[in-house]
Amino acid sequence: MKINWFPGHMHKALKEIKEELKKVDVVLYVLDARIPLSSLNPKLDELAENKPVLFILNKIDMADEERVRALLKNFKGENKDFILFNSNFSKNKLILEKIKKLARKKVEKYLAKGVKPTIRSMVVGVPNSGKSSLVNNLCAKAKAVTGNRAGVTKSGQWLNAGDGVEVFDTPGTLYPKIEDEEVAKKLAYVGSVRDEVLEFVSLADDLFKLLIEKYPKNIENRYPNCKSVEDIAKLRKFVLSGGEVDLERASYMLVDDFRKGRLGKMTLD
Ligand SMILES: Nc1nc2c(ncn2[C@@H]2O[C@H](COP(=O)(O)OP(=O)(O)O)[C@@H](O)[C@H]2O)c(=O)[nH]1
Ligand SMILES: [Mg+2]
Repeated sequence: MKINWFPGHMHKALKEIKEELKKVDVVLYVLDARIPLSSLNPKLDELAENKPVLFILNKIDMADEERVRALLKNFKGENKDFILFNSNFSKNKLILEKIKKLARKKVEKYLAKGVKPTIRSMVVGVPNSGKSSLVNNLCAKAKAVTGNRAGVTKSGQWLNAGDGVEVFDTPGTLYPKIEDEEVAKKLAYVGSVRDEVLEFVSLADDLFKLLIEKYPKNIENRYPNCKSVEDIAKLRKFVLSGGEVDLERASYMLVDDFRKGRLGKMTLD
């Protein structure tokens, strides 16, 4: 399936993010743990300009942890680190510790002068990866750091995450390499591409083939003896008024089951 999806505002958004990242000490890059490599923008290095990056492997509750760890082997180093995370449940303390470790140069410099440092960070990632959920998780009790009247919400402010760490309140949307059709499809499976531009029968057909190859047991558990989306339609007795199988309904169901994690924990690279 060809996904015709190229947001017109992408270049402008990239420029804006680059500007905003200049004010930041540590970049918090949210990756969907079900598609870690596909949700990564290959131009990150250029954007982040050698700033430390903490990769947040979000939605780990729906992902194959072992596979994620294998894929992320090289995502640890001087200037980068990663953490497996569930923005709806995990404790923000784990992230705050890693942020401070990554910003240690600044921390040490300030402490040597007897000044308590403030570490600034900003969340970026593909649509639907959980950026807003992460900001909420980090700043659960957040008040805007810069002066602001109660009840008035303005964007472009720093929120206090505690422990000397501040988070920019507006996450940045970073699109990955969507010219690559395989990448675009994986983004579509997890719901990072607008559904209006998708053709679900074809998408579900591709998803089914991939899942049966990578995670046959998960498919067998949920859809016993099914070798295609058509078999799923038959199994669930999805029939149209003329007696034909309702392939469209089965296609929506398969994609939705995958997106909601009903097929079990899986990671598609
Ligand atoms: N299961 C699960 N769902 C999550 C997690 N983080 C976010 N979500 C859900 O993913 C959807 C998109 O999250 P949102 O924060 O709006 O993503 P954004 O578009 O990147 O800002 C919402 O339905 C969230 O509840 C997570 O760690 N695990
Ligand atoms: Mg959001």
